Amino acid sequence: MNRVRLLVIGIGTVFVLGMMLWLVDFVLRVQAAIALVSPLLAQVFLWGVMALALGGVGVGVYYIRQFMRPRRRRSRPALPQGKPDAASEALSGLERQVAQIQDQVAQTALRKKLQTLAANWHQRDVRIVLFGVGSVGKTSIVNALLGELVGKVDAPIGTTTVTATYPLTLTGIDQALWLTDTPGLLEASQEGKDRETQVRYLATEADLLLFVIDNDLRQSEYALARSLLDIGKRLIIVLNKADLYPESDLAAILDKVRSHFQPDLAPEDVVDVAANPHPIRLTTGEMAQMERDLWPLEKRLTEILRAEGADLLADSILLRSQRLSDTARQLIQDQRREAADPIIERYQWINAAVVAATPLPVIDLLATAAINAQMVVELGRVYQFELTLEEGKELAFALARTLTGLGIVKGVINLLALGMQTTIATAIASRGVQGVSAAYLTRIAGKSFVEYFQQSQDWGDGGIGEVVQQQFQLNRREQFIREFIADAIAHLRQETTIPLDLDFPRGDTIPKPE
Ligand SMILES: Nc1nc2c(ncn2[C@@H]2O[C@H](COP(=O)(O)OP(=O)(O)OP(=O)(O)O)[C@@H](O)[C@H]2O)c(=O)[nH]1
Ligand SMILES: [Mg+2]
Repeated sequence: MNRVRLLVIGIGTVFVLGMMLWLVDFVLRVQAAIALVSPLLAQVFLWGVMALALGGVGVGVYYIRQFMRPRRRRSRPALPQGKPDAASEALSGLERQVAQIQDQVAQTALRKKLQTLAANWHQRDVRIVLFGVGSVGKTSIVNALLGELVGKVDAPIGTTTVTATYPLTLTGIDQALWLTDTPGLLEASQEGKDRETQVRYLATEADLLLFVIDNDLRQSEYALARSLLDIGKRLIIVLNKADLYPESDLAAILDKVRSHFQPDLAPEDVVDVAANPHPIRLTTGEMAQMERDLWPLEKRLTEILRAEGADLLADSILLRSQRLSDTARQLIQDQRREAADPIIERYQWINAAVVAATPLPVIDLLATAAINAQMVVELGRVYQFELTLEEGKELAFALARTLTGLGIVKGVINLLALGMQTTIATAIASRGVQGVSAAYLTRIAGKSFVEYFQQSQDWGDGGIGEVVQQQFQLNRREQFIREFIADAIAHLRQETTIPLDLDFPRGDTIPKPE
């Protein structure tokens, strides 16, 4: 507690005590005065005052206790629901997103994927995929887990060439489980690379991945496992061929593997198995066959399915719908850009004609901003934002101010004068150049608004200035400017009857800037 506070409390206490003493003295005096008239009345008065004082203390204590009592926490708004609810919600969100895609082919493809996703979610089956480089023993593990020889096992890499899925039962697990064996990864051949693309896709679609290795991970294996963990895939690392290592070496390899993925993977999620131990010759010359040992994997699988079963599926559905949603969003964005372009173009030529027809020696940005307000409203509509004309006007004026403030208006006239092989002085005086400049500025404005709507009506961290600058830089390529000028002049000649003070030949043969 600081000194000032202590001082205030001290002075306060002395004051309150002083007041109380004065009050007691005052009450006693009044009582003495009453006693002169009637001792009984004096007694009643004293009791009355004491009762009042006691009542006051009681009320004081009550309120102080209320004040001191720790406040009960306000009940929070509903916590984010559990993962299963989130997964269902993600699927409905995706449904809405897919419905917005206008391209029929793209929509059908996405809808099909969405249907598979929804079916996987409703069936609640868990899809486990084995994954790893060639010859680490993936098929051997599948055979051992199923207890029958379903897949061919051989020493050379590339034994398994097609993925195969089998139903799997684990004691104590009711959920239907599917086990998928895949061809080995990182094979050098083109055929191998094509298979790998498919396997990687399968891996990202799996609910649980068994990443099989037979020694400490190579750099390429590590990168693979890491990328899967990074996207949020649930995986178990299975070190196979444990029979090949003396116990101390095996422990050292396991330690190393575990340390690579700390803290993103629990140590229990790295297990060692011997799916298909080879017979070994003992020092006595006798051959010995080690027992196959799948127990650590079966145990971990059972634990994970029991503890995380529902969440595991929900996580996987969330991840997969996220990926689908990214694709859908990209498609919708492309579609919206395509719809926005003709709007911008239309306003480009309107502004060009208006400015070229205005007998002012400067580009009337205020006039163009008034026209652009309507463009903003139309662009907003493409992005499903309903803006009033007033809001459109505000945005258009803010942008016009930014264009002037950043010197872009001047920059554009310079750029176009250069492109039209004329001097700045002539350019500024020329209505034609002014018209073309207005069109060009409208384009930058329109493209900037598209960015703004695309980011849900936000100019981003760098603000409106950065977006506008960026659009100016993006639209200043020489080839583009030449084509733009040709296009603009053709439009102006078509749409206005006013003299444009332009000596350029008709058509699109604009001289190349030096
Ligand atoms: N010593 C030993 N060898 C094993 C073990 N498991 C598998 N192998 C051998 O490793 C070789 C490759 O086994 P596969 O099961 O075909 O390996 P894979 O990962 O399916 O290989 P690809 O299909 O080519 O990608 C075979 O010779 C197996 O006998 C094991 O636990 N111990
Ligand atoms: Mg195989």
